[in-house]
Amino acid sequence: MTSFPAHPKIKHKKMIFMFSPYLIREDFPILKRKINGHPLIYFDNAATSQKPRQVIKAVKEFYEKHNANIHRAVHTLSHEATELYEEAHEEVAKFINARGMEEIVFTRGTTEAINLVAYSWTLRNLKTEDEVLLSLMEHHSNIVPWEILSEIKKFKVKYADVNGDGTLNYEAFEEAISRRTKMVCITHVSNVTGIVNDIKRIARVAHDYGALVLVDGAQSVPHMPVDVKGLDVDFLAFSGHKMLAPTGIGVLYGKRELLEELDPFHGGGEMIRDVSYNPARGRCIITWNTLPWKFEAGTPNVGGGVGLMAAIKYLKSLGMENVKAHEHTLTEYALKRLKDYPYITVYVPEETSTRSGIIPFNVDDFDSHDVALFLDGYGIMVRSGFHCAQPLHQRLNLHSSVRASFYVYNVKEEIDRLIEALKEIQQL
Ligand code: C6P
Repeated sequence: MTSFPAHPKIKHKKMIFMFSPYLIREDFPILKRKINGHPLIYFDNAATSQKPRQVIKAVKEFYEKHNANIHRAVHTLSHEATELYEEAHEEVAKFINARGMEEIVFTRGTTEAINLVAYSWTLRNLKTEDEVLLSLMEHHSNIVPWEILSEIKKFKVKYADVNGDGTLNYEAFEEAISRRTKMVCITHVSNVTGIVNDIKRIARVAHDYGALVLVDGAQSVPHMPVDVKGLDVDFLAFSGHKMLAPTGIGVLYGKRELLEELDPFHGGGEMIRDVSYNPARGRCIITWNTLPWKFEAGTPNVGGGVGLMAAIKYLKSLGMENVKAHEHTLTEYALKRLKDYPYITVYVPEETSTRSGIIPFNVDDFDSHDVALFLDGYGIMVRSGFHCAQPLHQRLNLHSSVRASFYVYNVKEEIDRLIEALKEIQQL
């Protein structure tokens, strides 16, 4: 098979809008590639997504026409770049229903956003008797910063258990939380199982105990509508590169009043309003810039911000409910097909209503990396290993897993190709 069938609605493109992955595929130049003689099938979307023409064009145009540093010079280019960069913040704010640009800090990605909160908030606020509550399904980005800081500040890091099927154990979570818990840090969607946590419920419980809630939205914001006000989260971290934007740009959302109180993470240019040398004290007196710039030290990734804005506009044009529904359809289809092969073990519950488009599995007698390499021979890109979530693999008694993860441009025919390839591996 060299190409996928055209969707019947293509003919009516101008007349009706219908979410069509076949049409969407046309926007992604990389999907025209062949790998090892086969059409590229990209199932590693949880690691990073591919980029549509619209995003590539926006970034190219920025560098060809508007490139300059922001908030510094009075010339035309600087003015244009500043406008675009600020507009990108506004676009993100609207996308997640934040109150405005002042609640949106651009970072390098989810990892940096979590580290920002961990360092800025912990160093100032946590004492020895305090606790931070995580879960066993966290990505290393939401474990390691807390463990590092607990060594310095001597607070306790606790982990809520997950059940054998990978879902969060809500009873264990409610047992682990107490008045000592000052922050709950939890992923919205597991990057290994695709299980969606009930963040509204978690935030309600956390707030009842007076704790703040930091949500790792790396695997949710790209795939479903996320409303920070509706969920009532205090902080939300996510990465642009997993939602069609370039690498090196990400977001920390924080409630305005909390960001106001937080100390800056990095110091440098842009994040200050005034630095004046006081000869009597022999030191500089510093006042911070307004939000969100107080947290964006140094020259920011302006081109990345422009790319993120284009990516969000693209996703909005598809409709996030449609994105979610499409991935749900693909996941149900894949799970149904995988069931027919007893030598393939899938590590997610059958019930799919609280799942996103991620499927972890193993093939009997094969190491996950060998399966991924075999699939690569057929042009199929999946991830193998423990996906930066080693404690979860430990908890599920898994050495490692193969992971197929879907996005807007994937189609059922690609899942059929995956199944065909997995049938071949069994014959080895
Ligand atoms: N997960 C994966 O293949 P960065 O690298 O900062 O953009 O995102 C880190 C991160 C944080 N939380 C979750 C839930 C994630 O899935 C990721 C990134 C990739 O699963 C790369 S390890």
